[in-house]
Amino acid sequence: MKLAIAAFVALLSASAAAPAFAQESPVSVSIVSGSEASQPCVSAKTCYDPDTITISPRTEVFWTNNDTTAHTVTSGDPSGNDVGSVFDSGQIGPQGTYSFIFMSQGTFDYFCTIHPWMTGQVIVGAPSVPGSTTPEFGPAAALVFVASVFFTVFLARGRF
Ligand SMILES: [Cu+2]
Repeated sequence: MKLAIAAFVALLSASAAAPAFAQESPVSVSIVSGSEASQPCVSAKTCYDPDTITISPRTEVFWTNNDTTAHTVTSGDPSGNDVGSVFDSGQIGPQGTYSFIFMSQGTFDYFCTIHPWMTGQVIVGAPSVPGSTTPEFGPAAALVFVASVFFTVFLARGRF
């Protein structure tokens, strides 16, 4: 019984903390079929479609590989500046997906390390709700979390 209560309290604290991560609606980007060197998407710069997206902080972006070969979503640019320092999907196989939650404002260039002519850009603009850029939990959520851990430990030890 005490274990059940402890588990319930732990679940409660997890659900109180969870919404602080991705708060905006997710955005999808397609890695288009046949993103090879000779494909029209290279000259049109739409191998990642859309190749440029503008989002608010705390938005989760999903890339789906709709091609028949593996691709990557790697931050930086093909000339070698800061490659993978912000995010790096590694190889995404056909029909595979990769997601990243953008917390802070800024312009993030990315490309495919296998086919470096494939480039894209994520622009993280102003937050949709003023003051919501803080990436960590709010003070109330932190208090709830600490209290939950405290009670969970004591309940599990049978002190109450
Ligand atoms: Cu590729």
